[in-house]
Amino acid sequence: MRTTRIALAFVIAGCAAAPTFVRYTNPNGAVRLDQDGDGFAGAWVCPSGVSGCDAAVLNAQPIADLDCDDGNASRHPGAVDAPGDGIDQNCDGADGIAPPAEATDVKLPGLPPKTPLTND
Ligand SMILES: [Ca+2]
Ligand SMILES: [Ca+2]
Repeated sequence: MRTTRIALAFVIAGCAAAPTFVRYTNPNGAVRLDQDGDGFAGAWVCPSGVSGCDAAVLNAQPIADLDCDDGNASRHPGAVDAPGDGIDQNCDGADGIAPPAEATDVKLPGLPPKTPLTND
């Protein structure tokens, strides 16, 4: 599949939302758009009036840099994924996982305090 990265922007007439950028085009007429301006495009779509365009075939293949929420610029591949909030910010398919709690020394009753080791 051949894709071409272009930096063509178009403004939806009469819409005050952020401009939509065409990030990729495909020879069958499909395009991938970045609608939230975060630099990552959503799935393939076929513009209206393009004959022979089949986005479903293209979207059946894995898309490595797919924006999982192209309406939210804080969610995209490579974003910081805050653990435990139930939101997959980095588009890896799951919410972030908190690192394990750091081990701490536990003082057991009846044991003498630690003494530093020496080379005597
Ligand atoms: Ca995007
Ligand atoms: Ca998260």
